[in-house]
Amino acid sequence: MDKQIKIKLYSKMVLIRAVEETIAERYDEQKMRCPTHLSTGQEAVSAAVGLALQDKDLAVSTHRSHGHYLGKGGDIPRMIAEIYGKEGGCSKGRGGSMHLIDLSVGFMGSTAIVGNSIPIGAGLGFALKLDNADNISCIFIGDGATEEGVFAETVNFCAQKKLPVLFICENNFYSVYSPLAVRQPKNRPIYKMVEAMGIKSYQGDGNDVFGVYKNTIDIISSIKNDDGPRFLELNTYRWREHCGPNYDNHIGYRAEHEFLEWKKKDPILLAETQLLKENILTHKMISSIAQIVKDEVDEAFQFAEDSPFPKKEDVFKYIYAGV
Ligand SMILES: Cc1ncc(C[n+]2csc(CCOP(=O)(O)OP(=O)(O)O)c2C)c(N)n1
Ligand SMILES: [Mg+2]
Repeated sequence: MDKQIKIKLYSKMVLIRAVEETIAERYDEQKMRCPTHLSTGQEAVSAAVGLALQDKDLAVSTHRSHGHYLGKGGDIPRMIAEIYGKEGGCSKGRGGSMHLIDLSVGFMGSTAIVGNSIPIGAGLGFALKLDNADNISCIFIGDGATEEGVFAETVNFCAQKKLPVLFICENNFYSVYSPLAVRQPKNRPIYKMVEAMGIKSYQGDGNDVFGVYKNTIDIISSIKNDDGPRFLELNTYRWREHCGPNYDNHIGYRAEHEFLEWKKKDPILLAETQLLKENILTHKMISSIAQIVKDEVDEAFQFAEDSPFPKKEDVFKYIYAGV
């Protein structure tokens, strides 16, 4: 894999981590008044899939969408302003963290209702197919969304119509406080279920950014060869609480040792170790990437602070299109 690509993947993960950790740090200031679902620990999927997709490819996402939005090339200041509820936000401050949209980079929207964006992503794929377009629609979901009825309906529709749709399922093994083991049958991996429904499916290590990138590139090229939809399940782990800035291992739904095991597989640390070993990165380069990212994040928060709130009389202005 090209060195530049490896550095880009690493830098994007560092950026996503810095953005979300800064949200966590500053959340108590009470200036971000919407719920936020952080993806700390899961950055490899966003960075890798985001880079594998082209600008003209489309994507939809979920309540945990910051990484997906940034990976797809979404604007950092406009995302932070959105979380601040400001007019300068990517959804003009009307949506908040769970409703990010940036049509200019093909990020068609994220929604808070679990499974809600799945048929929208399929509809986008259907439109692309009807237009004979050369791009694809990517649907980011969590493991929990595969339990929604609309998931089965949409998988069936995509398979039947051979739509250019890529399902990326971030399996972080939890839906809020419920582990996968109490929600789905034993020994029936999600990707196997989807395979049985008629879509070629794969499973991979969601913390290995280089592996995810390579697999996604290959899978996208087979979709583009008109070979129909694909499903990729990527195992990963969310570090912080389901919703909010804190750690919550003490409340009892998951064990501290499980979290610590996953922390050892920190996708950023894994990539950094590999790139240092391969002499692609030096410690000096790592520090300068961290500094560049910090400056970008600081600027984004400043932009959000400086941006005005929407005017009262404009509350219903964008009610239909959201843009
Ligand atoms: C239809 C619906 N049911 C329940 C909820 C409450 N809820 C919000 S996020 C979530 C968990 C979703 O889990 P998963 O899809 O695995 O995503 P993760 O949070 O792990 O990223 C639930 C149940 C909701 N928003 N929508
Ligand atoms: Mg989950």
